[in-house]
Amino acid sequence: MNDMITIALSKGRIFKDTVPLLAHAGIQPLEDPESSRKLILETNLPDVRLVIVRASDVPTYVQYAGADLGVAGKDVLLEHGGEGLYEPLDLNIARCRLMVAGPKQPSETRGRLRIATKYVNSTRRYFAEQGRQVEIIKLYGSMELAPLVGMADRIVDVVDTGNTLRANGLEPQEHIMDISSRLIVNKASMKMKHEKVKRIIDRLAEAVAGSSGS
Ligand code: PRT
Ligand code: MG
Repeated sequence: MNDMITIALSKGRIFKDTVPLLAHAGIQPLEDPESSRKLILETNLPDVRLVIVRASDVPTYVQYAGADLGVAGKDVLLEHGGEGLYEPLDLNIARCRLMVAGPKQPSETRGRLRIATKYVNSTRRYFAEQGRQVEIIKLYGSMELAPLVGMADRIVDVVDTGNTLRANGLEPQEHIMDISSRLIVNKASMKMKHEKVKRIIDRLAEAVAGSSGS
């Protein structure tokens, strides 16, 4: 089915915040990924389907045409690098801040500061721009633990309420950047399925403009 449009989303906050925007484009999922175990969700439109993937895999699915469109956090896009993708629209959803965080009472550090993070690229760029020498330790989750067990001095993670940091005796210390989720589009799909893709982008743009105004 050459004219099928596939949209990649992750479960949780991105799915929840994207559904109302999709509704404005006339797209309604027929199932809820939180209760269904299906990875491919049909919609009310016979030529539009959703695929449910890990948040950090969304850019990869879109890059390699496993999906024509997707929704991904800017944090994830900066780590992916953006090859093969267009990023036509800031959806202004799933907003948070990329931050350096650390213990309220930092312990003495000898030598280079150690930073635990899953955001290796953004972390390297941030400290390099400031001419600060750091050692980066790559983790895949629960970064908050690393300073507590003495494995790292600081972490770089996305922060929303800050409750997770506080619950682990950490505090936000440096603001790296504001993060929101973006619509991404496979470059070939933008050409080959232009009419359908363009229509979805336009309707989502209207939905975003509408929701920020109210
Ligand atoms: O869970 P998985 O490993 O599959 O991937 P993921 O954690 O990246 O996915 P998901 O769905 O949690 O996040 C998707 C996107 O939402 C991220 O890429 C961010 O762009 C965005 N986003 C917005 C957030 C948050 N807010 C957020 N609070 N992503 C993660 N968090 C984490 C935060 O790091 C902390 O651990 O949620 C926890 C609660 O945050 P606080 O500050 O409110 O306590
Ligand atoms: Mg998560």
